[in-house]
Parts: sequence; structure tokens; C-alpha cells
Amino acid sequence: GGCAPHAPALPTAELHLHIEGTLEPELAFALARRNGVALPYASEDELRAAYSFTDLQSFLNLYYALMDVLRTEEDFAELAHAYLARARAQGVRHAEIFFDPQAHVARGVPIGTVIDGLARALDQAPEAYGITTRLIMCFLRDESAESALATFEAARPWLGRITAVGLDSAEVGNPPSKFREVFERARAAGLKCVAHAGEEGPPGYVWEALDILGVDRIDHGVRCLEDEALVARLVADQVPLTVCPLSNVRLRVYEDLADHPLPAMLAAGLRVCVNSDDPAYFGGYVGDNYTAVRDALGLDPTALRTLARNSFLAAFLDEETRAGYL
Ligand code: ES4
Ligand code: ZN
Repeated sequence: GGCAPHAPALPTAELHLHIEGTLEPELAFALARRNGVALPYASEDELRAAYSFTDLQSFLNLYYALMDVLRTEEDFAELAHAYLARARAQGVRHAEIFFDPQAHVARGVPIGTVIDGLARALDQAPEAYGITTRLIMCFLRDESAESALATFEAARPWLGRITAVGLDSAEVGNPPSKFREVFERARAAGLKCVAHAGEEGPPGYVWEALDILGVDRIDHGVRCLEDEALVARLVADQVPLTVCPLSNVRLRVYEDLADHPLPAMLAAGLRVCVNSDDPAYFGGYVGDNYTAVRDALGLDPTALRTLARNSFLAAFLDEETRAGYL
């Protein structure tokens, strides 16, 4: 007897995906060889064995170290192509992709190399993979506000390729209010705004992202559940929360997927969707996240369809394109 064929993946948008977090060990070693970069791991298996994290910072240390293999426009194009091929197989029809320019500029890679390389792959995505895309430029919140402003100014010639700005990296001690000015500048330039908030940081950071940065979506946001008034606000305004279940377990926000509050968030009427965050590091792409929450949390087909529908409702799409996806 053969295996039953896999059910086709649920069509979804992916709205919380760090392109640097899609760097698989195989590609990391191939790029290291090509670029003459020495990696502090003898093999792909030895590297994979290091993917055991105790918190966000322990992951970020490896994430920033491994991206040192990304040097040329071609490297960034290959990284994006590899993601898009995997994403399509997991049901992705639309992807809004984060990148961290400061992490590359700090290593001597010009911002234009990063954006042009990614854009080259994303330009081919509708035809090659059946995926529409957007780019979201993130600021590293553990760097200074001045560095974020300088990065925004350096990106000005490429703003036509960028849909939104975001805020990521080490959350605790780096509140959204630190980045008020650069978010004001981005909004004035016509960009949408998102921010990681309430992953490891307190509900107060989610309030700041909403009221000081004026974000259109919250990335993660799971700690909102500690603040009843905050939940009421997020429900009233239907602010999207891009939740990343496998990420939350790997970074020990929750001990076990069975403890994840996604069902409670749905029940509260929050506009939650499911995303993969850094899939090469966290054990799965977006379809794997859907399968995992279905199995661990007992989400029924109606709940899964709501999550997928929420992803398209939360996407930065024109209404005609959105209607085509709904
Ligand atoms: C990240 Cl999971 C997560 N949180 C914050 N910043 C990040 N950068 C890449 N992955
Ligand atoms: Zn993230």
C-alpha cells in the first residue's frame, strides 16, 4: 500500500518572514565556499546541531553570524529564489518579506546590493512561482535611532521598491518609542508601518507601536493577552497580528505548541494569521506552521480558513488583487 497523497496546502499570504531567516545550511555552505567565507562549523549537520535556542538573543547571535555568507547581489537573489520555491509548495500566494539592511551594511555590503538582489528574484515571482510579493525594510531596534534614520536616508533611491518599514531584533529594553522619528519619516514618504512587539516585550510595547509609531500591523503581539484593554483595542480596530507558532516554541515564548494561545486569540476576535518568521531556523515553513497548530491545538477547518482569510485581509494589497485572493 502506498501513502495517501498529501493534501494540497491551504492558500495563504505570508506576512512575517525574515528573508535572512530562510538561509538553509546547504545554501549557507555553498555561499561560504563561493565567497571564501570561513564558517565556524565543520558541516551542515554540525551547524544544524547549533539550532537549539534558549531565547530570542541566543537565536539572533547565530542568525547574524550566518548571514555573513551573503555578499553579492546574486547571493540575495538566490536566497529569495530558494524561499519562493519552498513557499509556493507550502501554499503561499502572496509574501511580504522583511530584510535587515543594517546587518548587511555593517559588514560592508551596500544597501543597493541587498535590495537589487532581492528585487531581481521578486520581479520573477509572479510568473515563476505564482506569488505576489512586497518588501518590508526593518530597522534593528538594538541599534541607535540615528542609525535607523541614516539607513532610511540611504534607502531613499529604492523606496519605490519598498512597501513598508518594520522594527525587529532584540526587543526588551528597546521600546518602539525609540524609533518615533524614523517611522514618522517613513509614513510621510508613503510607506506602511509594522513593528515586532509583544514577542518577548511587555504589552506596553504593543501600545507604543500602535499609539506612537502608528503601525498598520503588529508582528507577534502574543503578549497582548496580558492586557485586557489592549485586546479590546486590537479587536475594535481589527489590527492584524502576525503570529509565528513554531518560532514562539523554538524561542521558548511557550514551552510547548499545545500551550500556544492562538485558539484564545481567535476566540477573542483578534485578526491573527499564521507565519513562519525564520523558517530555516525554527523547523518549518508556513504550511508546516498550519499543520503544527492544527495537530497540536486541534484547530478545525473553519479556524484554519479564518487564519488564511485573515492573512489576505491583513496584506498590503490593492482591493482588486485582495478580492482575487479572498
Ligand atoms: C526575529 Cl523571531 C525575531 N524576532 C525579532 N527579530 C528578529 N529578526 C529575525 N527574527
Ligand atoms: Zn520576526
